[in-house]
Amino acid sequence: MKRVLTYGTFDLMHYGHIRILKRAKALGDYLVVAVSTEEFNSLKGKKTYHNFETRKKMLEAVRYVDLVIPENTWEQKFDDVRRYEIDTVVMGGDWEGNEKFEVLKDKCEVVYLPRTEGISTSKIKKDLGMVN
Ligand code: C2G
Repeated sequence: MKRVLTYGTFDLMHYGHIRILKRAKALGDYLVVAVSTEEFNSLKGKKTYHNFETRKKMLEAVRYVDLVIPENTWEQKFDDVRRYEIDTVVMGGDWEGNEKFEVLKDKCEVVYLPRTEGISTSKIKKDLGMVN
């Protein structure tokens, strides 16, 4: 049983999110998604439209997702990999080479997948005339 883990805010869920979840699941048999809490989002300088509970429920409804856990800190990744016996951590290409994920390479495989062009939560907010 190959276990995959990915991280994100997943606000205003869009097909870029769905595509990375689909491709992440295709790399194994079980996909864990760590979704950022409100507190962690403020650390990332992100203000979300949907709160944590809603973003968690939406992710749990995605066919590729097997388990959703909270992402509270940058530092929890080692524990997550150990606790959920993760074989592969997957992130979008915007994270390629980022120390926060490169350090996991002695514990598990780290795979960066190309982002989906032309869509992002900030683009949706901008196009809808919402303050970023
Ligand atoms: N993504 C993508 N294509 C897009 C938009 C997002 O492939 N058009 C990917 C991102 O690369 C990321 C995932 O979808 O892997 C979630 O994106 P965000 O919700 O923006 O998450 P982010 O703020 O990058 O949080 O500890 C890591 C952070 O929690 C990642």
